[in-house]
Amino acid sequence: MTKLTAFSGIQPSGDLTLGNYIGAIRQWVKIQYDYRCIYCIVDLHAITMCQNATQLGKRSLDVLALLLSCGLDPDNVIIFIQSHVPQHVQLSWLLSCYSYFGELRRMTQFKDKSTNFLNNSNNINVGLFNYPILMASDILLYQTSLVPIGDDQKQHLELSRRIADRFNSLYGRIFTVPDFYVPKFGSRIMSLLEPCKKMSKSDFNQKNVIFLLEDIDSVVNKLNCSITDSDDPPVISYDKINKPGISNLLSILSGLSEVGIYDLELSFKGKKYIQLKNKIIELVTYKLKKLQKRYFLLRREEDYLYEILSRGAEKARSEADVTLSKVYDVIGLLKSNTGFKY
Ligand code: AQP
Repeated sequence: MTKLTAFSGIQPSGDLTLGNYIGAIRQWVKIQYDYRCIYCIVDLHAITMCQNATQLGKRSLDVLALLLSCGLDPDNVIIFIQSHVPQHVQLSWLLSCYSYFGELRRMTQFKDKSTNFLNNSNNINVGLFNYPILMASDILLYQTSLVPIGDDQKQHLELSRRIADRFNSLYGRIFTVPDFYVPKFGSRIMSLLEPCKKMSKSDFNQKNVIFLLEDIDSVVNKLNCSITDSDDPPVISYDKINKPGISNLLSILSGLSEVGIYDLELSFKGKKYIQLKNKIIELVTYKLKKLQKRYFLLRREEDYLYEILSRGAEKARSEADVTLSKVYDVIGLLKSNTGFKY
């Protein structure tokens, strides 16, 4: 039986975090043999925020090595760099002619990033606004059925579905309308010191974030300092409004242990916050030590990493061509008489 296609992307916009792992990469690994998986390192998305030119390319290789260290099997999944497959940008222009200013203006990530004066005050660029259309193109090019994402990307995914539906209703079934998969727990890991804010790789306050390649002593220190609350006696229960710090710690533990929140609440009944933190420290350090060991071996193998990327991009380009060609056809663009090469 042919497998359905799953697609997802990750930005090389900084060092990857525990949030990226629990919310996205963990799912990518889990589904890699059940779906035909296509994973993209979305460097063109990353430049919607200022990036250091000497770091950006290197970071794409870092991300690839990290994805492999987390357990992705490069002989089974397609992994490539977004800028190596120009069809993404081509489709993005076409779809932008089928997307509305009003719907893009409602995207909360645009509002957050364009009003986050610390990070991006001088760079509220049009790419930041158009980002969801490029994301729709990433997904729709491959006739994707499933997109595993963290909770913060849900609104963008809903927009991709709307664009696909709109296009299909005009021209017939050109795109598969994708479903998304957001994990029940751990889909939005919050900052350690400000648990009402998402854990993000570009956070100015590094104490908010656990990085996957971070020194283990520093990880332990950050987790020990993470915010809890002053309830007396301490209560370990999931309540995002009244106990955001504890809820976040439970989400982290649930994401890493794959034990549901309800069962965790039961097993930590009557226990102290330090016991919860110690359990998380045990799991996080175990996971990170293993991952980092693999990473530092793999990262040295640049020829191998480039080979994976070139194999991935070649496959992606030929699949993307099929969809793009159909789109050119139905829109009515004149093809060159030497075939569909643009
Ligand atoms: N804190 C998080 N909790 C759960 N999932 C998360 N993801 C990101 N942060 C969390 C998920 O990781 C995937 C890749 O995300 P991305 O790096 O492409 O973009 P992002 O969501 O904008 O991540 P950051 O860390 O916040 O990046 P910056 O700081 O550069 O904007 C996505 O599926 C995302 O949901």
